[in-house]
Amino acid sequence: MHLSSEQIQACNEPMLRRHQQAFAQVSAYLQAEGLQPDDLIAQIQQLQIAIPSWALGTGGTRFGRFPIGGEPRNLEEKIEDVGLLHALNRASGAISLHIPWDIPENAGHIRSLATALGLKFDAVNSNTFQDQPDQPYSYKFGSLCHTDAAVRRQAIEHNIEVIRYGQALGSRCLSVWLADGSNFPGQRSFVQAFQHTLSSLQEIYAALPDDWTMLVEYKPYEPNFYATVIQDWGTAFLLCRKLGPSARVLVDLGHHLPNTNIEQIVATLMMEDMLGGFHFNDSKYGDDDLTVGSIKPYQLFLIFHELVSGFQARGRGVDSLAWMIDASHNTKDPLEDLLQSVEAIQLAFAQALIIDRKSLEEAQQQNDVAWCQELLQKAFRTDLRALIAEARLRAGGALSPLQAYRQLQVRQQLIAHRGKKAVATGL
Ligand SMILES: [Mn+2]
Repeated sequence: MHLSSEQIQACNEPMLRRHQQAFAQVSAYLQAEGLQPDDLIAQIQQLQIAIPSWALGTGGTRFGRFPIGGEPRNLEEKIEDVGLLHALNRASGAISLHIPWDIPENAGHIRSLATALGLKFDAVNSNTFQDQPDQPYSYKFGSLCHTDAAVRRQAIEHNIEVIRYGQALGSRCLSVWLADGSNFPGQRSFVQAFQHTLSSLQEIYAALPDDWTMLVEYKPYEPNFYATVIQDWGTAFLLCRKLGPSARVLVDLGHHLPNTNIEQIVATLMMEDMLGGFHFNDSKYGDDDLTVGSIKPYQLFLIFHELVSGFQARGRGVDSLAWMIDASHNTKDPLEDLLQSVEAIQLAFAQALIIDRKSLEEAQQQNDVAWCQELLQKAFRTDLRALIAEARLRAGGALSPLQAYRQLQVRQQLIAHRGKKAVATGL
């Protein structure tokens, strides 16, 4: 299925007048604040969020799964789905693949399919958190950290194979997330598990092409409930430092214990030039994988505040990081959820861009606590939805991607074409 620009324009038509009024209003406000709407729009348009191939189907919990129908049955159909999202929002111009769920059998064909839809290949993700039917050794007791060198070898070779697949597609980044850890005190030596992980990662790092980045993701618990080998940003940071300049820390928002100050972690990683990318999602209790911005939009804004500060301090742009969504959709249509996620990220970014940083710095220097809060919240409480919509409109997207998605009956057509019982690979 493909959405034409005529179809999207037809959806925009009845909304155009109201949008123009709203945009004129927000433009006037921004200009009065000394900001240039066109500059902001250009920056918003640069931010492209990669859609993970595993998030296009209905997610499940350990209790059950309730498929929505019309899910992509193969990699070609996953690319087709990301193409639909990108046609609607013009901000999902990349796909992040998970190996072995999405092995590109014919890389040339897959690459040309993606290019035709304006998509690039973002980070490729290895998987040593589950056993594949044909593998000789089990990851039940870990992969890169395993006590048995043969298991570690198998996991190292898998990661190198993932790099090769990524190279064939034009990706330049490997994401490594390990489920490795222990369920009970005394089960493993912390030191030995770390050292095995480090030496395994060093072998993978040695196979990394020169222009590639290795992203190391951390998580405090789950699926192991006593200890995770790469449990926090400090451990990921330490591993990256030992690996070399092409290794960076990946921050998955859900991979923190409740109330962790993630924006402070982001600021520190930016300061040390060790932040590599994001996995966006939101959570109330644990790694809930909910739609980013649905529970804690202020936290998301504060994270973007630190990102924008870091970019300005280092003279970098948004393309210096890997931006990905890592969410699971148990009750929503995955594509609707992803449209909401991208919009939430764009909004937080836009709000962070309009912070009066000069005044904030002055207020910080003077320890004017109340005014610091005032300046941040002024930006956060500014309604920039019309600015985001204008950025989409100018790029040929939909004024309201979610409404257009429904109006064009995308899910119904996908079900008609792929069937009610189609299940996405990997789920
Ligand atoms: Mn993740």
